Amino acid sequence: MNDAAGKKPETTPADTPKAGSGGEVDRPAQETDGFQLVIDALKLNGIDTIFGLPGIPITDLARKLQRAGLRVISFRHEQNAGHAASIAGFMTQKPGVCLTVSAPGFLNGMTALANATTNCFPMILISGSSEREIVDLQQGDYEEMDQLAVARAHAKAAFRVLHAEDIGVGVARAIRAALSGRPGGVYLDLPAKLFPQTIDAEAGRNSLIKVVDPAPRQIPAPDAVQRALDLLRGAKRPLIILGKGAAYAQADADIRALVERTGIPYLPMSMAKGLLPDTHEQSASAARSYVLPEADVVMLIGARLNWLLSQGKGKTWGGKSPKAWGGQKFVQIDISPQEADSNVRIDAPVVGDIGSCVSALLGQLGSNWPKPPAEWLDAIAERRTKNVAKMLESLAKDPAPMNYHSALNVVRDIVKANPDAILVNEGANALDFTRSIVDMYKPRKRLDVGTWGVMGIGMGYSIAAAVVSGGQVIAVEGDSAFGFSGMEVETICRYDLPVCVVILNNNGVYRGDEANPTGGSDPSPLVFVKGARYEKLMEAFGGVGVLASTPAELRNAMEEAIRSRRPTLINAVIDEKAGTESGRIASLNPTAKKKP
Ligand code: OXT
Ligand code: ADP
Ligand code: MG
Repeated sequence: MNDAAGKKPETTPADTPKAGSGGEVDRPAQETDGFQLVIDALKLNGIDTIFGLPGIPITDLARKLQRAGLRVISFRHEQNAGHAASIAGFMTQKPGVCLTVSAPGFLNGMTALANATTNCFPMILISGSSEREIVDLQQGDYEEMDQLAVARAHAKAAFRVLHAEDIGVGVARAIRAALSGRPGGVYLDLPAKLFPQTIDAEAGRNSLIKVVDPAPRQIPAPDAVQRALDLLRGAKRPLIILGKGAAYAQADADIRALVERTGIPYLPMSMAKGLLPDTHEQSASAARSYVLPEADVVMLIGARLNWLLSQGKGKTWGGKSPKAWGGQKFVQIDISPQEADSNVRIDAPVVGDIGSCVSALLGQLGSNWPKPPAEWLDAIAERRTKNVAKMLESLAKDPAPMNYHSALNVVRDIVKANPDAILVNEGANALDFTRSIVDMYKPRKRLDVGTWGVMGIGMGYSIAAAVVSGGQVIAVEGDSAFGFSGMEVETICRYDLPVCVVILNNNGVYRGDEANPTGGSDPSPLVFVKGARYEKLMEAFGGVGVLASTPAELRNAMEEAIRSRRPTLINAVIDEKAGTESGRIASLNPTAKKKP
């Protein structure tokens, strides 16, 4: 494949400086080109940051985007850039944009695009691509691949733009598809030949579209709202489950008002933690395994009855067998009408955007909503008190070497003292223990592996969180999880981001003590180099690296990282026998080794 100019790679006629639009493009003043139209279309729609990795055929696009005033965050691997874009979309309700080269770069970005779609995050993956004529005849172009066909299977939508005059429409369609209805990942294919195409400047300007109302409100039907309220009012043991859709919706005050005015206990899914502070007296987090089977009416707000909620049935819900219905009635608030009944019967679907739905519920609630029966609230309080006491007992211990509890007790205190910090979290035990031990106090401050349980989001999410918020990020990482995106510590240092990475290092996947059963010299597939010095990776790029073997060392290092805002990596050494296989989801892995 030729680069954008269609001749020699990396330079194009459109690259030679000229007066006019930024003084860098050699084309008559009355003309514009594909590069400029892409930039103008993105800017017109408020896109101010691009996450990506340059190379043929988008090197010049990346340069020109920066020259045009957009922030271009350049990564070491496209998957991390893609994850960054997707979480920026979740945090801002604007599609996060990732820019990649063709075939391999595109495929590297695809994991993130598919993950964005699965998690309902708005994202646009823009990839340069090879010449259609050569690709379609399979004649062996540079990085040849039918990217559009590949993307279609895993994206919410996929578009290709062949003519400069269609760039405005292509970008507009991508934005609308990413944001409207259930958000998701969109692929935009921009062949190399598009960029140097020139058209009349005025025609170009007129071809651009500023998308009006890209995520239109969807007002729920009043009778659907009434049906839901009637069901809830009659409940003896009601429960609200808040999911990451509720966090995404940014209807924080109304959601809190709904929970508090109804007095119904609520359970936050992992990325909905902090929507109300985890210390809220109505939180049922610490009584999860009690409330799910005992509840009689459950209202889901932006949460799907997928594997994380045992598909709404089975033993988790009090069903008599693994697939049996537990008898609960469900209200489901979701923007996707097709979500209802996907696993169990939804008795009261409320279809609309969460902001509009919750406000409609509040509007029709009336002033004398009956609080849930005291027996229900008391029973939950009793379980919660017991579990919290049990947790505090574990947190108070100070074993040597550290275990997850003693290390995370420090993180818990640090997050409490810095409630605006964003917590990124991945791993298995490192994920599960952090979720239950570290309380969150504000909405959208916890970002994790989400619907797919995917490893590798760590540094991409951290970079985006720091870039988007301008604030402190704390990434709690399993040592295996960190390895998927670890090279991005260079990116963190390069952009001097206030990211404090804490690796809970137990020398392996789940545990570090497994041996090769044959007695051979190869290690077990689950273990890593013992005593690895991950902190030196951060030092290699000018950041701060700390080896922490005790809670006091970990605390000092985290406090200093937050005080200095310097890129910091703390290698927190954990007992290699502390974890369990698959963490809290061992039931999904029937052959998992039991904790000895
Ligand atoms: O009610 P009970 O008694 O049950 O108690 C619950 C709560 O009531 C209580 N609790 C509390 N008590 C007191 N106080 C408070 N505040 C409190 N809050 C809660 O605690 C318990 C637990 O509560 P929780 O967490 O709410 O409930 P539970 O039952 O766990 O919830 C169920 C789930 C399903 C919702 C929850 O478990 C969940 O969200 N799980 C997500 C799991 C997940 O996604 N895991 C990641 C994937 S695992 C695996 O796939 C890994 N891989 C393979 C791989 C992947 N994933 N991706 C790719 C690209 N390649 C490969 C790999 C390689 S993990 C992994 C690496 C692992 O190694 P690492 O080194 O990184 O990590 P380590 O394990 O640390 O070594
Ligand atoms: P969790 O993993 O936290 O349970 P899920 O990702 O399973 O959350 O569910 C999120 C749900 O929220 C999806 O079904 C999605 O359609 C829905 N959703 C996302 N944004 C909105 C919104 N603005 N309004 C209504 N529903 C939304
Ligand atoms: Mg580990």
